[in-house]
Amino acid sequence: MDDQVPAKLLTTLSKAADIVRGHDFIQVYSHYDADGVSSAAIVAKTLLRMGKELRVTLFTTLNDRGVDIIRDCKAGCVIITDLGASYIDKLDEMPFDIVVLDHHTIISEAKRIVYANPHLYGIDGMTSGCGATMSLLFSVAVDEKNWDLVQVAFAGIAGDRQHINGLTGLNAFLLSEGVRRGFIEELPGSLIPSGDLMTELYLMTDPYVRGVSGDKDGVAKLMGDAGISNGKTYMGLTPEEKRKLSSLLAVKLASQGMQLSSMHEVARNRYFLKGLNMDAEVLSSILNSCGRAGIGGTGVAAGMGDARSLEAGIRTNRESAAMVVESMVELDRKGLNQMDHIQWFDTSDSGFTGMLCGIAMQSIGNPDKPTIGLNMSNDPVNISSRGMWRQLDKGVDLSVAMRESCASVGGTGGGHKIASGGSVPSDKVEQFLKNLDKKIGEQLGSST
Ligand SMILES: [Mn+2]
Repeated sequence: MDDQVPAKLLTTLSKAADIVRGHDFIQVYSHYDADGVSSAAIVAKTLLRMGKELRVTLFTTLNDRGVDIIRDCKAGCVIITDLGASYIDKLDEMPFDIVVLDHHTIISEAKRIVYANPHLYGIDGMTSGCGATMSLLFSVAVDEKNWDLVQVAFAGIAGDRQHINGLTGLNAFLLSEGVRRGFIEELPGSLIPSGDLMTELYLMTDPYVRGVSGDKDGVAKLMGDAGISNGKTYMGLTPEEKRKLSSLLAVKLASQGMQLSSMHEVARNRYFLKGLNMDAEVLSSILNSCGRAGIGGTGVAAGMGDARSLEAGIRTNRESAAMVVESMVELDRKGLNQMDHIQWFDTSDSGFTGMLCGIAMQSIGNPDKPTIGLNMSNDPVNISSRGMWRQLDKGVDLSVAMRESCASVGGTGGGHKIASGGSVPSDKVEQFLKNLDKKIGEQLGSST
């Protein structure tokens, strides 16, 4: 791995491995999303194989309170994955061994603790290496036998959507090793979902297909039109059936305004995890659902290879996919509210608002406008926002836009350029939307 992984990173990782070897008990902290759960599962499995005792704690976000929890954890060694970049200075002052494996924007470099982050080596942590990537590299620095866990790393990569425009940097290295060692197979993409078609077409939201997603009769009619019998899976389709079904889907998507480029994005390559017999995106979705449903521990156990936990995760994932598709049908019925540079909708506080932003923008909305989801029945009103890469290329930065627009009406906000959140007082929503619309307009104007 020497020529594709920066030497400085290798040094950091072997230092991390040495530190961990010197402890019997390790406390692991991670994020509760798919990347965080994958990261935690990889690290936990690695520690277990080393014969270590451990505990995993997941945070929805790392804030001052979380940092206090870490400070008081009473462990001699702490590993923090998919989190930590914004608190390096505070972690540096804590009187025990700490390893941080993160990929978020760098604020400071570590002086005492061991800190690995793609950005430290000139690699883009937004596209070319996520928390699970760093966790896997740590794991194989401990022992090359841990390369099988590259399958779990791919759930993290897919969860942070770093595979959308093709794999680059450290992720490309993980793929080449994963394929070479027989753990991963790269397959051509399709508009057709993988798995049992009757179930998966109904639950499909990537993309959302009007009159099919969340519509049992619509699914039955589509299958009939394509001449495909019930009970078939994607893998069981003949090439002719595949062609027929995907062209029917493409026609429907085009008629609801989805652009060809978005369809190509949907039909991105699939990464088949041979040991788990599923796509990376499917595992990612399962782990993500576990984290969101408050059973992150089940997700971590599933990622570690526990069959019963994986079954439980699959059930939870189906339930949340059903809720998401039902919310999307409702949102499609109401439509998106258009402003000059953004589009927005109001929805119940389901915890899926960010996801709905992404689905709506890609499938039924204007793909050139960042999409804002509000939970207006709450006070303060919670806000999610999502952009697309092509918007970022034109100058959109939702992290800055949300931070400033929320603050302009007495709220708070921030996050990533492509995905950001916030909250504002309920009587200031209208003003907030105006300010955000203006701010996005300025960002688009200033880049040309
Ligand atoms: Mn991440």
